Amino acid sequence: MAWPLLAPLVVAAAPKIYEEVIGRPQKRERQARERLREEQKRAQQSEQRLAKLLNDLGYDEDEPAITEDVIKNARKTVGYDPKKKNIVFAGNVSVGKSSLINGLCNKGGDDDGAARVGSNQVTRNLARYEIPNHPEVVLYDIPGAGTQDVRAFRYYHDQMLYAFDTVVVVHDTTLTEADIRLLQMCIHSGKNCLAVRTKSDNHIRNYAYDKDCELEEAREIFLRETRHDIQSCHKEITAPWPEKEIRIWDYIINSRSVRTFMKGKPSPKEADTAYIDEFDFIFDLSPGLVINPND
Ligand SMILES: Nc1nc2c(ncn2[C@@H]2O[C@H](COP(=O)(O)OP(=O)(O)O)[C@@H](O)[C@H]2O)c(=O)[nH]1
Ligand SMILES: [Mg+2]
Repeated sequence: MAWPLLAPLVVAAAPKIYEEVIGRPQKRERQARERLREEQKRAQQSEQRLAKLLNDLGYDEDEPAITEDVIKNARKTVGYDPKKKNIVFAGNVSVGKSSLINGLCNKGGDDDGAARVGSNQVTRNLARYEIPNHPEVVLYDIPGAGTQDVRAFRYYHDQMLYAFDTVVVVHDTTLTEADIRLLQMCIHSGKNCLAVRTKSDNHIRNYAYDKDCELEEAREIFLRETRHDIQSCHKEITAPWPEKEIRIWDYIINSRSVRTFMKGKPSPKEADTAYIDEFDFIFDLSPGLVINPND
């Protein structure tokens, strides 16, 4: 075929050829460059978030790293039992850590072997408690963080929280800044943790007094407001890890009802002491605890 006859065909196909040979590779390159820029931006944001988190936690670069050896030695010091689930109760002074441990051990504050309870009975050293008939767990009571000035990193290291299997952050009202940091410290370190709100009986009675209503109504309002608060605290706890699905539970309980549960008794009828999250909390500590050995 003669060239002049081919020319219109070539002209007609030119845009397609241009698109195939030059346009598409250019587009792919542009997309790859955009993807790379996005990835770099994400990496930079997550680096900034980590730097902010470490600063918020009070990270101290002079603190030796938590190596296998460090954990082994700490476990020797605290009396860790590798055959059991070792659960430590952390949190501020007077939030109810010792009372909760006593509830789980089915003990009153004045019973033999009970954890010392009350505002003048601050736990100065680590103490270890076993639950009668439940050899699968061991509970540890540690000194409270004392003041809000004790940074999470310091508390985590000083109390050797890395030695335990589960850290329970006990608190009695909304989570404080210190509680949130401690939970974040646990998440950052890959340590299993949960939170528990104590003294619900007191709160419900206070709501009834403040709102001048019956205990039943006070319980409803308290639960609605508290669940809402738990949700917003959860957002704050997990904010440094937007790319991860992290779930930290915060259970609403009172220590006396925990004891009633551990005795194998049904929920009290009264609105201030009827069970709230006692079952879920005790089950999540260790499923075997909800089975009454006397049944
Ligand atoms: N009403 C009520 N009081 C509680 C509860 N838990 C603890 N308390 C009281 O709070 C105070 C401090 O409790 P304690 O266990 O010593 O706190 P800790 O310093 O965190 O160990 C004590 O007077 C307890 O009786 C609870 O669930 N309900
Ligand atoms: Mg105590």
